[in-house]
Amino acid sequence: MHNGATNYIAGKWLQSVTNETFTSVNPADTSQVLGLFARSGAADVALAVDAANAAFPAWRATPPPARGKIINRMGEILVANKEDLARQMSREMGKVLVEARGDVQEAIDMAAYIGTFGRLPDGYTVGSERPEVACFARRVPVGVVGMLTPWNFPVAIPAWKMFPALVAGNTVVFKPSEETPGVAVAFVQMLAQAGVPEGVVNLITGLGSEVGSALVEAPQVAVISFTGSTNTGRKIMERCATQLRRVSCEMGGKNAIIVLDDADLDLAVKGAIWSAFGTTGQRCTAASRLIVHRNVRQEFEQRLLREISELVVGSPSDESVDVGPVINRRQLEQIHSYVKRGIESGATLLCGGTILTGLPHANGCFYAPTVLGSVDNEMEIAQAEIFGPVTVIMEIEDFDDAVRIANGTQYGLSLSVYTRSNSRAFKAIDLLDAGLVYVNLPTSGAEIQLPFGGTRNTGNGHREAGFDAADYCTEWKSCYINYSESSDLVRAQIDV
Ligand code: UN1
Repeated sequence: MHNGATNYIAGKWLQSVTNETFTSVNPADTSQVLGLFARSGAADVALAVDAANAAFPAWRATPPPARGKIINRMGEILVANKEDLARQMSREMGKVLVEARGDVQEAIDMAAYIGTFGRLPDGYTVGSERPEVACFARRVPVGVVGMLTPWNFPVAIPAWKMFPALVAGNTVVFKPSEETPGVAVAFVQMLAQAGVPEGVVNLITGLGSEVGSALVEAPQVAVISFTGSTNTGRKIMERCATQLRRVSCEMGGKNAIIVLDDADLDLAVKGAIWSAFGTTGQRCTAASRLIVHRNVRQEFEQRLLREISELVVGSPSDESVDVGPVINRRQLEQIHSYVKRGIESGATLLCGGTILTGLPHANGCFYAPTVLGSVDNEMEIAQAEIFGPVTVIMEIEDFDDAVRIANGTQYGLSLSVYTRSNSRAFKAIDLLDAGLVYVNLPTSGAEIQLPFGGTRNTGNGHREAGFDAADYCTEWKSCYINYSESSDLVRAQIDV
């Protein structure tokens, strides 16, 4: 069992070598300390990587259906613990309960889906150009996978990364965000209960600058999988490049909803509210830009503001609350400074724009749902990933204008268009430069059976989830077998 401020290494909960700790607090009431966790260092990472490396040969040799079965069992354990884990998550990172349940559900779906991959084809056979030569190609695991995960989906994202890696035969060193160590400990306890053998998954808690950094540098790590900001991702990629280490990065977004003049405005408003303020805007898929045709802009804006005025901001454990806190005070200040600079640069504050300080918000990190109008694409507020309950309205003239503005940031994660026209919908699918494109749906709401990830500075070409979820942590091995019993050398491309 987890016992105080410990890491999970080779199947045991161990005190960190550093013997230092850090606390996890409730963002809805920062006076509430939820737990004490190991503030680990490079020596702890080295132990975990050694353990993962030592466990790799036996795990790779375990039949894939047996590995898949463990992941399916993990899914069952998540089902049994869904409510408790959701409540713990809600306390630790502030997501409202209904969304916290969704986060756990995403991991349950992933377990059910990926568990079956243990019995699916792991490659293909093809004919050889040489007689009596058999050819097949199959995926093989790369070894130790180092995982750096964010706090905003503290169960779903580790599941996206871990389940495919494990079913494919890799071992794992898991470094969760310092904001959500408690949920990570619970997740790893469940993996152990599901039957993941000792050393196959190892957990190291601590700070990104200490543990994350050491993991990126650890010699025996075969691939790093990171989800977080584009700035951090860039640094990780640079350091992986110098070591010729594989790396999969899932980074920032500046997602947009386009509302054309033939859109169902009620549906578009609901989609905008969910995308902009769901998870308090702290999703990489959050819509922080609403690009609205000038013919419907006023009407859309009025309906949107009316709906926002009904949103209840407060403690995420209260079922009547729509919008919970943001993750911490630093983030709260940062969100507010983006909004202030937006107003200074000429945007109009349509609602919100304040840190909520009175009761019941006094002890937490609460920001009022905020909309800025009269925004043009060059403003910082239209370009930077804010990661808070803030969105902007940008008025456009026509379809081409909408596409140009939607594509006009460094990011390419999730773009959505609301229209009743098939022609515009399919043209938008062709022209929008993003890994996820939605028609008449919000920018949030990706399902695990499709690839998840973004273009341009959102990613580095990898995708999570979907049929190829193990791409990032497997290699192709192409095999050729001569069964001819002839002593003749038959050269490919030459003797055939
Ligand atoms: C993230 O915000 O990091 O589509 C992941 C969605 C979720 C996943 C979000 N299914 O918003």
